This record gives sequence, structure tokens and C-alpha cells, in this order.
Amino acid sequence: MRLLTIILFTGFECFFISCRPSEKPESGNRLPNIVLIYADDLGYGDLSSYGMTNVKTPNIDRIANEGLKFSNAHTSSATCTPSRFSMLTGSYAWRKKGTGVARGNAAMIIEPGRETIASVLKRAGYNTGVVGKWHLGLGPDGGPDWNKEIKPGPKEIGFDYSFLIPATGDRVPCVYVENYKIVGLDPNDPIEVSYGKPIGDEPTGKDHPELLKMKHSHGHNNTIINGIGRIGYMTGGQAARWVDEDMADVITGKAIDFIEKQGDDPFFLYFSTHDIHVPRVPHSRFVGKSGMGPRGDAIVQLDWCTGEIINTLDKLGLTENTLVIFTSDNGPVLDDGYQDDAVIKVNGHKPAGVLRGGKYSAFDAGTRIPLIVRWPGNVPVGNSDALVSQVDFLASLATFSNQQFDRNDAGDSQNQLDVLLGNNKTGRDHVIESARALSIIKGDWKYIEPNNGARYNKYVDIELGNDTIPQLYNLKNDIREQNNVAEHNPEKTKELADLLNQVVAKGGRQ
Ligand code: NG6
Ligand code: CA
Repeated sequence: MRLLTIILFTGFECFFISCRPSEKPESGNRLPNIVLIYADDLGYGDLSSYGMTNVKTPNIDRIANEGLKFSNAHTSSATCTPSRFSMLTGSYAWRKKGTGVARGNAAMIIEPGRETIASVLKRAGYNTGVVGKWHLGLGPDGGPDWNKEIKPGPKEIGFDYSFLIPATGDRVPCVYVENYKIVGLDPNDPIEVSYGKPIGDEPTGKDHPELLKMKHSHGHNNTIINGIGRIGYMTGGQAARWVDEDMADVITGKAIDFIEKQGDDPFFLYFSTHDIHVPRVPHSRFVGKSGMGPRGDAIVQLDWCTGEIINTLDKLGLTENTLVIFTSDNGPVLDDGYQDDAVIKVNGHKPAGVLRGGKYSAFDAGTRIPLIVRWPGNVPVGNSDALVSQVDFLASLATFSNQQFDRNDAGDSQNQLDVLLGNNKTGRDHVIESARALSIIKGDWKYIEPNNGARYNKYVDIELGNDTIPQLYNLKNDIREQNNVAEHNPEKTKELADLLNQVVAKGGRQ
């Protein structure tokens, strides 16, 4: 089997070499499709294939059982916007101002024309689509006029099709944007959005908590939409507002439509789920299924969404010819601003598995995430402990599709295709992760740069990993980052600090 895989893969590569770079392959030599499933806030321990025992995730586990499961994979940031920026552009978000968690009315953060995974794959002849959570801003400087054409957007960075939750489920505007337009917007009921002064006369969670079906615990007390207080104020657009309970069905349906509409060209689908971000309001058929409250039920729903995509590939006979990548944007959090029982019903479950910290944290639970790659017959079944970063998806998929890419734009992205396809078990020399502080992992060691951020966030109950002194952990002996051994290992500390500074110096930091 392994030999067959090597022969097949070598044959595949030979075909690529015979192609000129940046040239659309001739028909008949169809490149494999690529489906990238990006979960939100899903922790290292939140899948049964990654050790969760409270709830089963059979569909995601199926991908793991038929593919390669990584134990040492990293997103480049402990929050959403910067992770997505880095993954799509191949450039660390901390190099560019304005890439922190974006407001719902933020302007487009990735500059139009900038190299992205989508622009690279489009050049290779792929039909490219993004469905689900965006959270990378839309529209010109100053943000979009929601009632007109909402552009620039995904199209300007290489996506032929988009169906978006513009920011997050907990941020206004609570509407879907398909290509350049809000879906179902009545021109007589225009939308206005504000992240400053309250607008409109609709009740807020702050003033009318009695109207809430899910109460906030911190933040999330502005305009009430569908019985849930949001971040930000909105008015108008009544007919276009989403129903949170239907969101997984709606976006999964759009993702399936995209796959089903494909013709002879290969396709790239970036399916960015809302689950398991707050507000966790799964469809009634998933309510109570996990015994862990809405957070666990959202995991069950996420697994269902994934199953629908995988089953669609089966149904269309595309499974063998599709590279599926499943991963998450940052680590887990229980109470992220709503009283949804995530804490009291956790029932012994460890969302981050063995790791310390969580979402927002420089400790590894913030950024070490599940990663599964499946391409039957080409990617070996099993596990890999290679050091991997999502920032390398761009260069790796460029190699996969025989494309050159703009290295000025995507300067942090390395071709790690061999690692992602299981032909190399070593991976990167080092990875950089970012929270408030930058960290670097090299071999067994992790260094967190000193900084004066808070050590603990009491609202989310997460240790943030900040300290004013340098931190050095030996992840091999101490994966929970309990013992800071920097003082006893000054040479190793200096080596990693110097290496981190070199990477920073290479492309700047803002
Ligand atoms: C925080 C929100 C949190 C979540 C996060 C972004 C509050 C109090 N907290 O500011 O609920 O929305 O931003 O999450 O407002 S992310 O996964 O999209 O990065
Ligand atoms: Ca997230």
C-alpha cells in the first residue's frame, strides 16, 4: 500500500513537473479538489479522535481514520481574525496593523489583489469558494455600506463565490452576505450598524435582560437579535436577519450546493463553520445530545456539518479525488460571554486535552489545534507528530497545484506539502505562535517572550501565559508548561529568543 502510494504520488508529481508553472493544466489531468474545513474555537481535546470521551464525533473521526492526524499542529494565533489572516495569506498577522479581532463593520483587512490560498488556486484553474464565518472585514476604508454592493470582499482576493457570516455569530450585522449582497434585504428596510453610539430603537440586552433567551455573562449586551444580545448595534434589515438555530443548516447547505454545482474544473472550498463559537445555539435536533449543554451540542452539530460535506463527496464520487483538511482557528473557551452552561455542564471534559491555557493564551492550548488531512490512496492513514503551522498552507497548496506565488506577500509560508501529505514526519524547524506575546517552538522547546500583559482573564477563566520574565518550557517533559526553566537554561533561552527576533526582523512587526 505504502509502495503504491509512493508510485502514485511520484506519478502525480511528474505530471506537475511537465507543466509550466502558473499554467492551467490541460483538461483530462484534473487536479484534486481541496476542501478546507475550518472549525471555530475547537480545542485540542474537543474531538473523540483527539481523546474526548464525553461525546463522539464520528464524522470527523472518520476523516481521521481514513487520513493523517497531526498531534503537533499550530494555528498562528490564539484568536480568529489573525489566525485566518495568516492562514489565507501565508504571512503572520502580527506583521500588519489592524489584524486583531475585527469588529463587525471593519473594512476588508486583506488588501485586494494580495496573494492568498484562493488566488493561487484560482490561477491553477480551481473554482474557489468560501462559505461560513469570514471575520476579515468587508468593504472599503471606513467599512461597508451594507445596503449597497459590499466590496471589496473575498472576490478581490481570489474567491469566485462567497456566502458569509460577515464577522462572528455574536457580532452585528446578523445577516448573510452572498457575493456582494446581503441575502434577503428589503430595500425599504435598510440596515445600519454601529460599534459606537447605540442606534435604532430596538431593545438592548443591557436594558432589557428579560427579553433574552440566552443571557450574557460579559459583553454581548447591545442590540438583541433573535433573543440574543450581540456585540454592536444594528437596526433595519428585519427580513434578512439570520436565525441562529438554522445557521449550521444554511451554511452547510450552501457548501453542498457549491460542491454540487462544480463541473469539470477542480474546486477549492473553504468551509468555515460557525460552530463552536458563541452564541452556541444549535438546531433543536442537536439540543441535549451531548449532555454537556450547548457547547457540547455545538460539537455534535459541527460533526454533523462535516459529515454532510464528506457524504456529499461520497455521493458525487469525489472522495478519492479530494484533499480534505480539517482544523480549527484557535483553542477552546468555555464561558466566552454567554451564560450557556458550558462551565457547569463540562462534566469532566478537557477541551484543551493535556494542554495549559485556552483561547487568547500564549500557552499551547491557545494555538495547538486538531489537524486532519485525508486524501485516500495518497495520504497514508495514521498519525504524525511533525511540527506544522497553518501559515504553510499557502505555499504547500501552491506546490500541490504547481503554482508560483508572490513571496513578498506570503513571506512566512513554507512549502510543507510533504509533511501535510505524510511523506515527511519532521516538519518545520520552528513555529511562531501569537497571543499578546509571541512564542516560538523548536524541537522540544518553547519560548514565550516577556511582556506585561495580564496573566489571567477572569471572565473567560483562562491563564493567558503572559509574564514579564522570559519563559522556557520543555514540551517533551512538560507539555502542560508547568515549569519555567528559562533561568536554568540561559543558552537555550537565548537561542530561541534570537531565532524569534530574526523571524520578526525578517518582515517587521507592527
Ligand atoms: C471577544 C468576545 C468573544 C469573542 C471574541 C472573538 C467579548 C466580551 N468577548 O472580544 O465573545 O467574540 O472576541 O472570538 O465581547 S474569535 O474566535 O472570533 O476570535
Ligand atoms: Ca475563533
